[in-house]
Amino acid sequence: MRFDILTLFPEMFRGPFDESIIRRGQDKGLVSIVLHQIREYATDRHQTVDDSPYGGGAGMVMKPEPLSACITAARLQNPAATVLLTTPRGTPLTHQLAVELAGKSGLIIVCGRYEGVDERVHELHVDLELSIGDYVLSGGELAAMVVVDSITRLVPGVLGSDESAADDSFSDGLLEYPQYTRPAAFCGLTVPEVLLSGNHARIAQWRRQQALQRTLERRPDLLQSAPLSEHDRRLLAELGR
Ligand code: 9D3
Repeated sequence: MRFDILTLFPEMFRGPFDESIIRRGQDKGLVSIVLHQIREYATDRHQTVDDSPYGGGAGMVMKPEPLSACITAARLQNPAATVLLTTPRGTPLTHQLAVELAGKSGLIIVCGRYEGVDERVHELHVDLELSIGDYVLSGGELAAMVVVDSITRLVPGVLGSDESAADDSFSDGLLEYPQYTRPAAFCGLTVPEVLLSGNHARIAQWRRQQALQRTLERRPDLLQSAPLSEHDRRLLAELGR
């Protein structure tokens, strides 16, 4: 997967992209990330990338010419790519959408700044507008990092077989069961006996029950769409659902 990221703040990406899973995806040659400074495509003496909105109002709007030129340049290098724009008015990112985007051969991600982007850039270039949730960020860069991270871990081969994305919460539609490691007693709190039993069937059943209980308590909305067995439904009935 090739990501081209178009931003006024490329330096924001270096730390996060140089560590952990995203670093490993790049080292394995499975993921490449190219950062583009939108300002380099401004043609005036002051390298202007924004202007005040037609019709008045507060704040500034990203000018179409430098951004459009930058997208065109990225497209030449990543010709089959889908163009995403991070914006608070976009479609909310979900695990399901990340899976779909991981199936693309390339992505160009435009990071919005200021009050937004001239609408003609949306019309000419943007395939999908993406938000990462209903809270206000200062710009699209942190959202773009979230998008890249959630997609990169779904690219085949990026994760090892011991950290398979298939085990992730949300891929089975439930929250995760509680995790424990040594020591067996810590600050007077002990590990549930079943996890020490070595009985793998009982352990799997306990974990499923815990996942269902947590989901019921914290995210009951997820139970609407989670694939549930008859046994799951019986357990939920016992929990008073
Ligand atoms: C005055 C209306 N505001 C829109 C809700 C203006 C505005 C706020 C924040 C315009 C841009 C931004 C910057 N945010 C993003 O670019 C952004 C974002 C976000 O704020 N929340 C969740 N996802 C995203 S993706 C990009």
